[in-house]
Amino acid sequence: MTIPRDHPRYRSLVARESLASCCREGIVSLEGLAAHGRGEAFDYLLGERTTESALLAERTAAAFLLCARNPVISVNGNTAALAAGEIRDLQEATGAKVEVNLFHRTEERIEKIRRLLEDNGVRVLEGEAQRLLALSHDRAYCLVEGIFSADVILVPLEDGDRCQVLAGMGKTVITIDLNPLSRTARAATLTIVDELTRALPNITRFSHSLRQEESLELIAVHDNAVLLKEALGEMRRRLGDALD
Ligand code: PTJ
Repeated sequence: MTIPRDHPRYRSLVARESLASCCREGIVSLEGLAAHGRGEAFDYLLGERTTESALLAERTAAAFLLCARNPVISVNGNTAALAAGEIRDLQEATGAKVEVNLFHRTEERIEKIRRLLEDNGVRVLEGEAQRLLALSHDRAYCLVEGIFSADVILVPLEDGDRCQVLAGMGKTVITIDLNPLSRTARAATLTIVDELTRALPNITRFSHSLRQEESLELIAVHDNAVLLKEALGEMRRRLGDALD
């Protein structure tokens, strides 16, 4: 289907089309389509734009990644379908490793996602995944030299259980999640309440410009509870305006 460029919902329709076609190819799970719909609903409440507090979270994410010893970006089906090029740019800017890690894990899906990422210039970590995290589902599988030994890990569109386990292992967990009420948003060290394809280029841009002292300062003062409150406040303000 050709989506007309002048359609008022062009960006949203292109994202849906890309997810639907990646779902047909077996890259995105059916559950991933449902997860995207939930994200869209929260994005409506945000006004489909990056708020001031999200921008601060994105700067802070860049700071954490730049100061990390072993930063890792964990990529699932939705992230690969929506933002393979943006992941490549962030990897180039920060030197982070990229590991494919799935909730609905099959070797076939992992292979397809790896191929999509590599076709877009991402260097994907290789190796034999092992059951290393204290989780009863397949997100327990990860690579020793990747997620398991990472000190800072970016997990966009994450599920709450793994986020809690990773944080419990003492890792800095950064997530991108449009739902500020989700368990992931609450368990992460830093939550970016913004849409994935808006958030990633901002983190990349900040990664190119932040200096060491600024990064250390951002890390020292960051407060996830305040960022979440501001995101919810923004949604409440917009709802209030609509009701007036
Ligand atoms: O590819 P897999 O098998 O690893 O599965 C991936 C999904 C996304 C299905 C899996 O991780 C999952 O079930 O995630 P959840 O628990 O539904 O959480 C996804 C969160 O991401 C939800 O809170 C959504 O609101 C949010 N979200 C969805 N799309 C976007 C988003 N946040 C930012 N940008 C988006 N485009």
